[in-house]
Amino acid sequence: METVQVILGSESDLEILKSSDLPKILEGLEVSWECHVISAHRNADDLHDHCQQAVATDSKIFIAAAGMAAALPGAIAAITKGQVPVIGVALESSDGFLSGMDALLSMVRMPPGVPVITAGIGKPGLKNAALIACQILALTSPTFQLTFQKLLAASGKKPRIGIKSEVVSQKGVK
Ligand code: AIR
Repeated sequence: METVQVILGSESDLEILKSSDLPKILEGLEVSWECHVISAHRNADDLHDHCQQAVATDSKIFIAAAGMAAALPGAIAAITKGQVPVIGVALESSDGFLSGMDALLSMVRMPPGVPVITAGIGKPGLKNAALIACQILALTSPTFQLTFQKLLAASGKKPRIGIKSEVVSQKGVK
């Protein structure tokens, strides 16, 4: 199975990654993943080389987490030319200003044609980014799909029967 690339904008983002559910989820499901610290603003050339190499080998999903003016997910989407999904997570900066809204807005308004999946802010965003990566992996691997379904069932996330959506659509027909 391919490797999930997790890229952080700074070493100062490592602590929140470690204390989030992301490592637990990926490791619990035996997903191959690696984490690199490469700033879109401070290490633009390294980011370019790393992403091109990663896509050319075995990385087909990127999770990019950064704070402040978080160009990272957008830069990765640009470098990889839309070939692979890029999941962005906005982090709160250590100075506390703007509570992660700065990073969120930096990644949520990508220009049309350069998509980034914005998973949210902080730890919940990192957890959801890991789950989205697993959903994508499950699309192409029936074996992994089974393992992933077991994890969802164990965590109580059983699929809901669509009674509510039926009612909504009946109302809509009137
Ligand atoms: N950052 C680093 N390069 C570009 C950006 N947006 C982000 C990091 C971190 C914040 O800036 O992701 O959340 C502060 O980085 P540092 O290295 O000064 O602690």
